[in-house]
Amino acid sequence: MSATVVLGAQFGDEGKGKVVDVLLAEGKYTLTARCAGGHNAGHTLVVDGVKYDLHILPSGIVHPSAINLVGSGTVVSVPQFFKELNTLHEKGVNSNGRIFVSDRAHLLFDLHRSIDGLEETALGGAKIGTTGNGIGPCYSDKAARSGVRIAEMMDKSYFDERLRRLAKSKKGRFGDLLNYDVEAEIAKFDEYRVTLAPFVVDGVETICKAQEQGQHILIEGANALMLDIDYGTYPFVTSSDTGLAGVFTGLGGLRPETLTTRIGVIKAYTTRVGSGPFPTECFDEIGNLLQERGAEFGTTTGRRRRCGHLDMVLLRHSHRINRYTHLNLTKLDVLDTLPSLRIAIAYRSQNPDGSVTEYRDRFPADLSALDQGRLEVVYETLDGWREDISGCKRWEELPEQARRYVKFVEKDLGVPVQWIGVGPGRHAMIERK
Ligand code: 2SA
Ligand code: GDP
Ligand code: MG
Repeated sequence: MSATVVLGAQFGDEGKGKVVDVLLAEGKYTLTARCAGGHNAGHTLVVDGVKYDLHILPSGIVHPSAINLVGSGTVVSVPQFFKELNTLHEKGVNSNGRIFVSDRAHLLFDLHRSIDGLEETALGGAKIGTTGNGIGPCYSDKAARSGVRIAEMMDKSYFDERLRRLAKSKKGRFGDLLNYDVEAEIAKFDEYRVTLAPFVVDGVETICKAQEQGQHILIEGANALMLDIDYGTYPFVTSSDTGLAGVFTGLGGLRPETLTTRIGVIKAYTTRVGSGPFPTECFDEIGNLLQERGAEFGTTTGRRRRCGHLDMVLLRHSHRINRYTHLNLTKLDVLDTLPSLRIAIAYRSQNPDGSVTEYRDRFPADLSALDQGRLEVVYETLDGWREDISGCKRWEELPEQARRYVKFVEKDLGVPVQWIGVGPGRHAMIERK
């Protein structure tokens, strides 16, 4: 019995869905679980030329034998849950008896989506750049103890009263700006109460039973460490625990000693969607090249992702929090045409008194240290390989310069790079034995 977690090491979209899919193909894991986040996450898989975009459903759903759990720490939009299942059915995926949702997960209402929009508008130029899906407002209600969980949805009179009370308090706060019809949402839940019931389980029991039976569990992280509510670039973060801690808050029942494999997924460069600091961001032709060659558009919103160089300062911070045991370096093929490659190894930030603070292992909590006028990023430059590596199947087939780039990351973090992504498809992944 063991558990493995796949965690995003940067700002998200590192390619977590793909490594989950590759691991499931090994046949060892029988249960795949999502622990945190909601349908803000977007995981793209390309299997036999067919593209699957998943948001709230675990990527294991695409694998015919995997059982899937949407865990207790997630926030669930019921219409989105069914929408994704329907899209999968249209693509020929049979999910019968393979997808479950924890009764402790919180319900994400249309109300939350409306409030997400209002809060972003109110922030104006300081907006977070959320996905607009209501994730923050839903987690806020959870923390304020006014949210509604899936378990509570099953008792109509209790549910209706809770939702009406929630809507009333929001109306009090936002007044006429809030365009929300609580009775219409209640009517939709009269239907969901019936249609969702077969999918609802006690998430704690599901995890405990699976481990008692000796099953191996694969946990799929959503978003990434730099978007973590505590350790990311707050306030430009999402509202959940996206790091290792989120596995335990979001999947209660999991035996901590079994979580021995913690895979950090690192994109070979850096991307970010939404606002917030990005020390190695490229505003020049390299940024455009990464964006175009990497097809860097949001899976959920279609937004253009900001692109920049690989950043070891950020990754060292990420490793300090998540303590990766293995790494998956993805999208190495996107760098194929670049003559040289820059990797950030330190930041130097000028303080108001004129002194300079150097950051190497430590990532500043005070984001003003990263302001463009104050920050100097120290880079190391490596040679590019300038050849197409998308057909490489083995480590030895990679050009020497590409291997040097991989080894640089490995040595810096002291963690082996076990998998290297050289293309979007399931088979475009080199595994080092
Ligand atoms: P939210 O909606 O409250 O979670 O937004 C808060 C911040 O978190 C960022 N965020 C993401 N960043 C990268 N990828 C995400 N998923 C989608 C994808 C994004 C998309 O896979 O491409 O389609 O745009 C994701 N979800 C949240 C968000 O940009 C805010 O900075
Ligand atoms: P996730 O949120 O971490 O699961 O990542 P996303 O699915 O949002 O974004 C990663 C994108 O990169 C997807 O479109 C993948 O199909 C694609 N991808 C994953 N690995 C590789 C790779 O090694 N090379 C290339 N070129 N694309 C990849
Ligand atoms: Mg994504």
